[in-house]
Amino acid sequence: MRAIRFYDRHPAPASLRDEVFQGMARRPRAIPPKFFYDSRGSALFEAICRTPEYYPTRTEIALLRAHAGEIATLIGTDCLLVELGSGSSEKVRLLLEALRPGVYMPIDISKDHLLASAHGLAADYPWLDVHAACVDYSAAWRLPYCPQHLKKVAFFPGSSIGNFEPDEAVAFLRRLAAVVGREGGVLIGVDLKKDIAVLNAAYNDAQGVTAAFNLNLLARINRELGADFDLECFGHLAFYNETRGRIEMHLVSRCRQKVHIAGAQFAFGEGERLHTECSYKYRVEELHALAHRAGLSPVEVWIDPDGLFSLHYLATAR
Ligand code: AVI
Repeated sequence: MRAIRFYDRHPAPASLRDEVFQGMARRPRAIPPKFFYDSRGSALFEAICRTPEYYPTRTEIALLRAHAGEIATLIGTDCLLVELGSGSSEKVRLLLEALRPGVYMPIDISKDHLLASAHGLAADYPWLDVHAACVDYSAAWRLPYCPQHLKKVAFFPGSSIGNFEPDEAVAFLRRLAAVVGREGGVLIGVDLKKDIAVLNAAYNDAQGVTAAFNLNLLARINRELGADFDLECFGHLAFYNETRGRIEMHLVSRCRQKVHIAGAQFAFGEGERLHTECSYKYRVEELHALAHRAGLSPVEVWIDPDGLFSLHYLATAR
């Protein structure tokens, strides 16, 4: 087994504090979803992916399994494969044997989880050169290791593109196009618009795992910023907003209450919402329009037989 390389570009710890304060000053209040993913949040997200209601993960896995050969034919072997938001690096395993990348670079904001997964992968694929990087890719970023001779391909599964506002998604894809450079590629999983009942159920699982994931944001703020959110006094709310084409997640104050964060006091009215996540859903043509705006050309799209989820391969210009 080869040793992994690790690049620590984790944002300064001040960023949670700054972004929480900015979000608390906004109306309606909002905190960016990237802060869900402390180690408990990452574990809860993995548990969400195993709930019967949350179809995106298993559907995308089936697509990757079914089309790994075609994907490898399009991309070719020996690329630098950068995975954004790699988490447990489970999905990439479905591509590795077919794709045989020269370098695999998992990128994640959750350092401990990233390191554990990168070591696990290096142990299971002794031929693989693993360069892990702790990066907040929602802001401007660069490849910490960039061998000129390898084709660069970004793998962005899980429909995390849906967690950006559409204009931000274009800006993000444009940055990704710049990161992979000429003759590069982007393999991206995108959740599709569908029956509203199916969407609502996926974010309101019967076991309450999504609710626990949402509330864990408050537990994290309590722990890391010395806040005193009473988790019993906030409820999970998730619904599909048809006009905006997105799932919205909120935490709703169950009563009038005061909360302290890092020495500052904030009042919540009964029913007041703290917006924690948007998850946009796209038709194939809508995603293609975003890609074109970002300077990426659609090459191929794979969709499951039930029309739930799409996997796109996009390319930069030659
Ligand atoms: C990571 N992201 C794509 C998930 C989603 O579906 O938007 C996060 C999630 N939130 C609630 N359930 C899953």
